[in-house]
Amino acid sequence: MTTAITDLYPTRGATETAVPRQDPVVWSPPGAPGPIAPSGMQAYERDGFLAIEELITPDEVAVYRAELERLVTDPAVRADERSIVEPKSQDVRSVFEVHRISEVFAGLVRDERVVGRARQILGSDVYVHQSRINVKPGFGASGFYWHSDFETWHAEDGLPRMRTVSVSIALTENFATNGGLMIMPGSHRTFLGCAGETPKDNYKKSLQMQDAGTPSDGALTAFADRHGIRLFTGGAGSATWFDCNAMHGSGDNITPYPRSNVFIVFNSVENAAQAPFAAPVPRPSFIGARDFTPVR
Ligand code: 6CS
Ligand code: FE
Repeated sequence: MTTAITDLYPTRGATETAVPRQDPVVWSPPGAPGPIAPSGMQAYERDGFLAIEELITPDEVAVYRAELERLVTDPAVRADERSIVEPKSQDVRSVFEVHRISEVFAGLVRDERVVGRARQILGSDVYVHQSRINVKPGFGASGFYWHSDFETWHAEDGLPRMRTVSVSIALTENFATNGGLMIMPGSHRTFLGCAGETPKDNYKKSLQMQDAGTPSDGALTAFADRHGIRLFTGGAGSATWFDCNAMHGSGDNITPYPRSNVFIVFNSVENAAQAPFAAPVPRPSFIGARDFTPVR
């Protein structure tokens, strides 16, 4: 007899719904050892994010910038399905699974300053659910509309619980003007189930412009009124850690200054992907990993 998997976070039905989060934000006990100080853990738990002024040094940024440039200019990478291009300019916008195709980025994932923080927040061994480099060139690169990552990772990749954390590491300066990450502080405590079924092969469109899993104007207005909006700026090497259910987005970049980052999603090995909760089939493994080997 198969046990029905309870769906704590229903989404992509006929109507939009809001339910309280039913998972901890920080999964390790207070005072658990790791790179984040207790005050940082409290801030992360309260806000759903934690900004680090310098996670990696300027010399290290130069190494990762060079690797990003190598990848996005490699015709073989550009032709690979892991690369997503800008709809208008056809510039490379993102390359997925960089922790597998690049030894340099694989090293970043294993760095204790990175994986150590993820283990401390998630309270367990972790694996990489997704990694990507986002180039966001200047002169018109498009942003990402408001969304909760967990809503997609639950609906389309089958992550059952909110035990997942992302880190966005800036590889170029994030100014107030070049399409930086915006997060609504505290929004991670409410799960917004979105209206509208997941179209077949949704990822082919959603990674350029998300449609399914997009909150309504009314819901976003209520969230923004309640939580406010925080824009993250910082130098190259700065980083923002944020909870999988934080409502976030980023604007277009019409300045001449690219906003490039490396984005790594750590999931607890106790929260491994199951069957999608609201999609006919799982997304490809380069977007939602099916290998749950812990990062060592
Ligand atoms: O669908 C996803 O998994 C990706 N899309 C966005 C806009 N953020 C999270 C993730 O990289
Ligand atoms: Fe996102």
